[in-house]
Formats: sequence, C-alpha cells, structure tokens
Amino acid sequence: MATTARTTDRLLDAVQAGVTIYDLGRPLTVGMPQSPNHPPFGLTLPRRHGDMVRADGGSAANDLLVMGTHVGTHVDALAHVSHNGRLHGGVDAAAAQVGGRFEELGVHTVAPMIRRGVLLDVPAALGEESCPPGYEITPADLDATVCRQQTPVGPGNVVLIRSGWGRLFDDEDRTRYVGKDSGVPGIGADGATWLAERRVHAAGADTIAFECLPPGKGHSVLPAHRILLVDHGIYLIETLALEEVARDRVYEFTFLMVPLPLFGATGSPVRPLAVV
Ligand code: UVW
Repeated sequence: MATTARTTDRLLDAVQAGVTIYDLGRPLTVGMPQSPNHPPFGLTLPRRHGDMVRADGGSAANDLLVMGTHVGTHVDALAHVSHNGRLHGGVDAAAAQVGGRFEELGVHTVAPMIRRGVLLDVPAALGEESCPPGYEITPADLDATVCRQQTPVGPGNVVLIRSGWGRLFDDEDRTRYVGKDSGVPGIGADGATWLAERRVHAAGADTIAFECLPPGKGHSVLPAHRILLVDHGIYLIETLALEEVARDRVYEFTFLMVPLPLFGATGSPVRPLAVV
C-alpha cells in the first residue's frame, strides 16, 4: 500500500514537472471495430444497484467481462502464431498447448516494457493523411520516415508504425476500420525483415492486425507475424491509438506497457503509454 502511494506520488510529481503522458490504448466498448478472427468484446452488468440492498442502504453493481484476448489494444505473445508446427525457438506448438495454455511462451512471460519508443509516422513522410487501403508499407517508406523524423531505430526499441488508419476507428461504419472490402495498410514481409534486422523488442501499429491486409501476393497468411513472432521473438501490439502523438509530432518517448499476467494466454489487452 505504502509503495503504491509513493509510486503514485512520483508519477504526479512528474506530471506536475511538465511530463506529458499520451494514452495509446483504445477505450474498450461493446461494438467497437475488431478482427472477426476473435471472440467479440462483451461487458454486461449482471448485478445492478438495487438488486441487493443492505440494511444500511448500501448496494454494489458488478460487471461480467467476456472477450477475446486479441481485441482492442492488445499485445501478441510468442505463443500466438506457429509455422510448420513450431513456435519461436523451435518449440513444438501442439505439445505446448496441451492443457489449453502455453506455459512456455504465454503472455505471462512478456515482461512489463519500459523502453525507448519510436513512432514512425509513415503517411507524414509520404505526404499523405493516411496510407491507402491495403497499401504495403515498404522498407523504403520506413527509411524515408526515419530520415524525415531523424529517429533511428535500434536494438531493444519499441517501434510503433502509424498508417493513419486509426482515424477510422471511431467511424460510424464499423466495417471501415477492419477494411472488410478495401484491405488495411501495414508492413508486409519486407517491412518485418527491416524491423528484425534492427533487433527491436516489440513493434506495433494503429490497425487490427499490425500488417498489411490482405497479405501481398505470393505470401502466406500474415507473413509479418510469422517473421516477427516466430522467427525473431519480437512482440506485436495492435489497435494502437497513435493520432495524438502524431499530431504533436512526438516521435521519441519512453514507452510503458504492462500486459495482464494471464497465465498461458496468447495475448493480453493493454493500455500502453508514451511519456515525454
Ligand atoms: C488479428 O486479428 C489478425 O490480430 P492478431 O494478430 O491479434 O490475431
């Protein structure tokens, strides 16, 4: 209790001292856009105020939360994707999932992140408001963005790739953000290799699946997932809110993120912060 209070005080001191904190997590709301691959977000109120009123007049309301771990802003653990039956490090995927949870590469093994964060505002470098639907962001685009911003990407960094698609998250037509008919912009296999060569710790984007949808011709389903999660052990963060940091041209920050310790799960909802 005392430690929590001290930590909170320090955070408040930092805010008063002029630190700006950007919330990179999306509010979790029923009906929000999400990948159709995952169970939808549901929040109900099975016990309402007045259902059980105590003698002294007090009552409590309690929620029931049902959701896939890959909806809203979330992190993909290394257990999420396999290739030819293998997870990262050659772990046998079938054996690892016996019992319905991944002891070895589940999201409980993803340590809280306090790292240098870099926002790559790709449409700004391309001179656009947003990348076009289904556009595959190339290594040349990533280089041009780094060059424009003067923010090199290095080992251990968390790199957040803005496609501009996040502006559609609150669109009345919930199908636009998920790109049902149009596709969604993002990196492909080549962009994933670019990130892996720079040995980043994690990579994220403002879209439901991090990478370009549908995947480029000749590529397997979700090639960037395979390259980053399976081949290189690089975590992915999806459905990030990147409009505010981009608006303020904040390209470097301290990135903070704490996954829920869901033992053996393939992913976790998160509420990442960018602190400058
Ligand atoms: C998709 O919906 C594809 O995202 P995730 O990588 O979390 O499964």
